[in-house]
Amino acid sequence: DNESQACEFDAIVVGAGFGGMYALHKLRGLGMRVRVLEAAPDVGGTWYWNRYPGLRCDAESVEYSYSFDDGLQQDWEWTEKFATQPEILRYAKHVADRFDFRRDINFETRVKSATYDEATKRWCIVTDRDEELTARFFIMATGCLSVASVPKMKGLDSFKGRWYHSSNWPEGGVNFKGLRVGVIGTGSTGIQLIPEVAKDAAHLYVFQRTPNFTVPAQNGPLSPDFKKYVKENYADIRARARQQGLGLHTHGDQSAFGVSAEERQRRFEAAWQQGGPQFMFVFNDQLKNPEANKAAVDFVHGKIRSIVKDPATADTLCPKDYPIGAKRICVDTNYYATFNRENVTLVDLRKSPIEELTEAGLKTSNGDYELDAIVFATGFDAMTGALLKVNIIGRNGLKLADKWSAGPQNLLGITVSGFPNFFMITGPGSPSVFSNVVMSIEQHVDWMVDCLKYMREQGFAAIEASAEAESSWVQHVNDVANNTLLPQANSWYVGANIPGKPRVFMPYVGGVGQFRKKCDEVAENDYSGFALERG
Ligand code: NA7
Repeated sequence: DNESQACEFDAIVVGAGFGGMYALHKLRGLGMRVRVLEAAPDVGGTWYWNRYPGLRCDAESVEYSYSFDDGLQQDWEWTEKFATQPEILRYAKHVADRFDFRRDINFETRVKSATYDEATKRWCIVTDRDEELTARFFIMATGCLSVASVPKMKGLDSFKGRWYHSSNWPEGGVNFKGLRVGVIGTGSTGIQLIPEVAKDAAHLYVFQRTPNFTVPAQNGPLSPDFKKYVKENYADIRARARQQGLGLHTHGDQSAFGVSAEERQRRFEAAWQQGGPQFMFVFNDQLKNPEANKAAVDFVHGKIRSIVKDPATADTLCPKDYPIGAKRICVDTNYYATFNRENVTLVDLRKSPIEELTEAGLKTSNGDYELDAIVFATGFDAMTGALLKVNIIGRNGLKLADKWSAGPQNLLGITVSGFPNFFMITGPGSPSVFSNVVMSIEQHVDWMVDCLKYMREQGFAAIEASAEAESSWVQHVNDVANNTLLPQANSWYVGANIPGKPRVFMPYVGGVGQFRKKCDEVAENDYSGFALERG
């Protein structure tokens, strides 16, 4: 009957950000009946929810965009080197209009649970609107940084002022004019919003637990010549990026010690002046060799000390106890210089931890701060948070949350043993957060869709990662990470920012080219490492 048909799909996709939209596009291309479920009222994912002042992407706009449709990349005009959030959201909406995505998306719908039925080899998905939908394939495209983490601080309820988490910002913005504002957190988010809030606030207190490394964006409008060059060479630029480590098109190929000390400084300086995350890849051993890394650390410390006038403040801003890049590098506009402002005070929580929030503000072990507003720029339950927020139940009643109690076991960051016909776009074990994520999204979705096509051609109804292939993938992800300095910081890469979360290095850092090769090999070998079942 019509009613049951209305709830039966070939594929259900959760999330209408860049991942979900592209999955919808490709699955439609297979002629599938697809439904996308999205909690927000519109498309955009992370770019819908995050709208704090100063928010920009830290990958260059001409790269952080879809490559699947040449008409799209030729028509769209990026205005700046690093796009602002409003511009990226406009782009996401443009893509949704252009490909008529919204007719297949249920907005303001949150998925509560998804259960695999072994008899029918289908998933049953329950939403907060008490709908039950079924689908052969269940795809989580819920993003890596989408579940906000507000630390449990004593007294938060008693605080009389307003408080905000950066990723759940009021639609119309916040007017900080004349207010005493506290920002807690100095990750990428804090580093972007602090200079903006400082312009308005009567006084801004920055509560820093761990200083972060940030490199200047050196942002600016894109010249007509550059835009012309990119459009004429898009195919080449994309092809090169797909093979690179990070999925961005420039990379050094020499050791930091393959050049003289003067030349090393010169290249760091050139990268600093050029701006952006490429600073991490001036030399090919910066993330592997502790000495090469230290050379980059020393360079940035020198910059901080030359920009920040007060030597004690400069010293507090210098990260000293982890390698540069082991926490995801930040990209800023005027961050360090903001600490030269009269109305900005840096508070070192390492010396004086927060004890509690009070009616009037915030109390540290070393004194009280009266505040009218507090911004939590305290990050996310990254990579696994959104996946585990849905009660996902696989074969034999196995809950994903239980399976992952000691860390997110997965194969290729896309599939999980025990969970047939379940796919993750940018899951743990994939290079997503260690790449230009839009490029990774396209790769993951393309691989998944090729797999579904293969299943249809061969008459298979279910696919599932084997336990052995999964263990060796997790081992490989760890081996690759342990060959770098990346696991050495208490970052969200290892879940260290969430109390109680198992410490496991989650992203695949072997590079997007290498990852693509591994995925292609699996496909070429008739999905080796997977069990396929007929209907
Ligand atoms: P991050 O990078 O996780 O940064 C969160 C910041 O908040 C970081 O400085 C934390 O210090 C700080 N934090 C977290 N909890 C607390 C408590 N309880 N007290 C004081 N300070 C705290 O999140 P972002 O949103 O900045 O960036 C996430 C990613 O989004 C980023 O890498 C880009 O990819 C985009 P800590 O370092 O844990 O000591």
